[in-house]
Amino acid sequence: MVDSNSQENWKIAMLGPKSSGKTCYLGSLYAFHSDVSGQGNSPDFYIKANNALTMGQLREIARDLLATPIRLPEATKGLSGYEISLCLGDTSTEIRRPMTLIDHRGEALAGSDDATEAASFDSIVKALESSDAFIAVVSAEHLLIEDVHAQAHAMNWDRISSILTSVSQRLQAHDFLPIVIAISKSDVLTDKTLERAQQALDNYVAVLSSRLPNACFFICPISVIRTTGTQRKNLIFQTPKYERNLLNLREPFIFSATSVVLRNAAAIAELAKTEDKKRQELTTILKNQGATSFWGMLASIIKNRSLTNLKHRAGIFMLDRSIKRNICLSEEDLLFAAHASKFLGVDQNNGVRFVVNATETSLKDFWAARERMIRL
Ligand SMILES: Nc1nc2c(ncn2[C@@H]2O[C@H](COP(=O)(O)OP(=O)(O)OP(=O)(O)O)[C@@H](O)[C@H]2O)c(=O)[nH]1
Ligand SMILES: [Mg+2]
Repeated sequence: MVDSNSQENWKIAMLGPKSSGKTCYLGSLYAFHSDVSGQGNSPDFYIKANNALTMGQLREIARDLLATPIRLPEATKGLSGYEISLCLGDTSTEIRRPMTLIDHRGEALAGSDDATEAASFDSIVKALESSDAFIAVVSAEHLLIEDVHAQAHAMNWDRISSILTSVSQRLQAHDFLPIVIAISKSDVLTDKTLERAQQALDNYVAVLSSRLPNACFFICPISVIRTTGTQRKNLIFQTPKYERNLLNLREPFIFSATSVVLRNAAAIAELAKTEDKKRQELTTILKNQGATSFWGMLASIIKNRSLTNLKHRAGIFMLDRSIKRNICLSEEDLLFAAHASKFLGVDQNNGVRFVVNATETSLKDFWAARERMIRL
């Protein structure tokens, strides 16, 4: 279950129907960006489990995915909260951001006629709603379903939209909602079907985005495996063979984490305008950096890159009552954001797009505009 005591942790929730690939994706993130494979951490981005329970759970999924032949996870039961840290830099200048990655039983989005099960599904959805950022998983296979009703049904799109709408409507005026739309199983798309799938997705995102003016959508094709070989032999259907095919493993998490820095900086700046105590805490942090705003501070960090003396974790904590979200920001988080943006492939050609107010826009411009809004 999710550890509700970890107030410092941000929550990033996966949101997707059953078998859409949520667990394979989280497991692959751990498999290929932690030291579980025994090959050591990648030098500039890696994941650490923050407790033994999470380590055990993620290792099991990761080892299956790393095995030959690949073994796939079973359907997720209930809600799983993985306590991890996203780490940037190398061991001498490591920047760590603790967070809870939330996976859930996809069936919970489909609802149930059984009262007990429906209640348990509702409690899963409730727990997801206090998250800081969402990764909505839409399977590429579903985007290719011809019948639009069957398609929306398979995607559990009504449920996903209603969860995101409910969260977005409760946010305060200075806030925004970061949403990743992860197109899972992108490996199934061919040159012929890619455009059709994209068109279908764009329609869903356009409608939702026009309804949620405070949301931004980071649209990102993802894949972790692909099917190979024949599926039929001597009239007997065989289990498909899989091989690894990694696309955009880290981008959704880096985007989510960086967005949370921006949200929390805005929330704290807003509060500092009205509360003396917070203003004092804030002034202390700013003084340490000799800067006049959060983003001035970011700029100074980026310029001088003297990371080693910023290891201590001065932090600010508060509760956003609107969605019962814990707001937490430490100096290290600002460093995290400064470093993280270079990992985002928005300017590279890996299929990532960014949409605000139903319009495709530049992530850089969006960030710059949000930063300008944070003035003390
Ligand atoms: N082609 C392809 N298939 C995938 C990929 N990822 C997952 N799958 C397939 O999708 C199945 C379901 O993946 P899971 O990760 O268990 O799905 P889930 O969303 O966690 O499902 P629930 O736990 O039931 O909610 C896997 O067993 C694979 O067969 C991918 O990247 N490409
Ligand atoms: Mg699962």
